[in-house]
Amino acid sequence: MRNTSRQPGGPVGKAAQMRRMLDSPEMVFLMEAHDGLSARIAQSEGFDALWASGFSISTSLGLRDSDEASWSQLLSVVEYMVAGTSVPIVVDGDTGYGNFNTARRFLVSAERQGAAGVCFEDKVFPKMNSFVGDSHRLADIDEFAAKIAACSEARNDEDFCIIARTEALIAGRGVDEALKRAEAYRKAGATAIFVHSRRQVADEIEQFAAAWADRAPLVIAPTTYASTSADTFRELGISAVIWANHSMRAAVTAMRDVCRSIKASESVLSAEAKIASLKEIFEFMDYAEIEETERRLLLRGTSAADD
Ligand code: SPV
Ligand code: MG
Repeated sequence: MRNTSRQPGGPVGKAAQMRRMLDSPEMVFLMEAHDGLSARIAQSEGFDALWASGFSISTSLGLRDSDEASWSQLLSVVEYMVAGTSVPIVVDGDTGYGNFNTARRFLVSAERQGAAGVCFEDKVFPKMNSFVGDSHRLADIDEFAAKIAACSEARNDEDFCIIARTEALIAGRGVDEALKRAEAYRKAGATAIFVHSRRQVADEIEQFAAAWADRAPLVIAPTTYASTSADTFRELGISAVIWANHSMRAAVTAMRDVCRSIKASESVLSAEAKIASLKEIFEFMDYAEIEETERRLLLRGTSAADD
């Protein structure tokens, strides 16, 4: 059965929403999330789409971003993110965990779980986080293009987004190699191209975007070139910006601070002013709904018995 997004007049599914955002001339921001709570917070703060970051999910599991978490472990986290939100979620599928077959198995599972798209990068399994070390081995270009083609065939809904990410710049292979790869992946059926750079300035991204000339939507993650403005990205014709790991990193700082403060003072009093109150959490998670529903259903039960 195909996604509701394809039914004329029916509700627009999350895959179609994500695809429209990628295709639209307006730039969209995907906020990183790594569990149900961070996903809910990002949505409630107004983000229209989320990035289920492999780096952040791995870190929150106490694992390293080098495929230490299995793909089913990653998707088990995504399940909570999908369940707790209504905005589209793009899942970071790393290299696709092997060949075309494991990649399409991952894609089909992510789609079934309610994600709006997946992203695969052209490195070899097991990958290493793009900011760590210099040994980033690129996949064979034809093999990766075949992986994208296999995923394109395997999805149930043709709006389900397949974001092909080239790591050519991360591997130090230059803008021409990145362009060659991006074009091969576009032809293989990628919905959008994610071009990743770890330079402190956006020069490579600027060169890439100018030469790419809008052949397909472009996605970036300005983690290291953070001082470049969103308006500059708009001028470059970027479709989507991923804020890739910032909630996870904020959580690390906040958790470390509160542990230090409680350890040093042997009291939780000093921490209180800096942390969410219990009331805030109960409100955010809508605990009142449980009581309201219980009351409503119990009342209905009583009146039914009286009839
Ligand atoms: C992630 O968030 O897991 C990414 C983006 O792949 S990055 O860490 O910037 O490589
Ligand atoms: Mg990743």
